[in-house]
Amino acid sequence: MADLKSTFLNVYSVLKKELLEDPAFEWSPDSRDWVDRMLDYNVPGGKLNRGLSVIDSYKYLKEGKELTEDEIFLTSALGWCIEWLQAYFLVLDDIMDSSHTRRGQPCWFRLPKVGLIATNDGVLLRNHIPRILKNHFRDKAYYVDLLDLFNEVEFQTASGQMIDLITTLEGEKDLSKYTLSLHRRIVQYKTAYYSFYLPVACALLMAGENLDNHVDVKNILVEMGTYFQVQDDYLDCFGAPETIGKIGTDIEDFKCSWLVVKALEICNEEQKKLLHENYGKPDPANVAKVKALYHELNLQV
Ligand code: DMA
Ligand code: MG
Ligand code: MG
Ligand code: MG
Repeated sequence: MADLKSTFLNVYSVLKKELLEDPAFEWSPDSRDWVDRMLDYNVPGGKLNRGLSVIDSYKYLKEGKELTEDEIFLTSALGWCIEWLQAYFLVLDDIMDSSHTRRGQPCWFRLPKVGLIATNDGVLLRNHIPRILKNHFRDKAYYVDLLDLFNEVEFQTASGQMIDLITTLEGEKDLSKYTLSLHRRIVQYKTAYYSFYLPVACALLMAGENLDNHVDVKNILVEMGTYFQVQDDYLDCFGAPETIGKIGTDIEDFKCSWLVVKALEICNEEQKKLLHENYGKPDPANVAKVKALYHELNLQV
């Protein structure tokens, strides 16, 4: 495992080097340094579960047969495309969620020299994906399917982010619309497809499979992704920032989190009133009242 991770990280260095020498742009030392730093800050610092699971999934599809050097490189490159996609979404997500930290460091846009340049960095991260795919998969029979897959999943994720955000719009603050079915819809789109379906779908394409024949696989992975985001919602409130690498903002942001949905489901009228009065406010005193209510309702395991 440690070995697989170091091989995987070596592939990151190769891909980064190619991007920093992309012949389509006239690089200056400043621009190269910026992208170099931006990539190192935002791409490789997470758990890498999504990226590594492309390699693992492909191994299962090969029924445990040793992968060739070439297969290891290509599965790793696809894994990194997912990590790039994730970096792109997270850089923008942290701006939209007014977050403070990510992976144990300030969010990229919080760095004084970065600010809203981070939005263009998000666009750049997104643009790197088709460039990596072109560099390494152009001659493959599944190249078009790969491009199509990344486009489809990006659309699903951006649509999920859209409904995650518009449900919180000021002036429409109405907790009664926060139901388990709305929550499921949001998390299926914003998290499950890119985090759980995409790695396996990449491996399936590399193994020569047609994704239309694997709808059951997709359905199971979407269920797993939904469960994963419920955990993310739980940890936003109850996780230690030192452990999860980020400070929660869901209560302040009036998010349709699994916790508030559950709280609304089991609370009495008085508790509901307290939620309405305190949810979605930036003041730490309001946030503390919501957290106290979650404790009272035994939502902490
Ligand atoms: C994030 O949901 C989803 C995407 C597509 C980045 P979130 O805002 O709950 O994530 P986090 O808790 O990591 O900010
Ligand atoms: Mg967020
Ligand atoms: Mg978000
Ligand atoms: Mg979250």
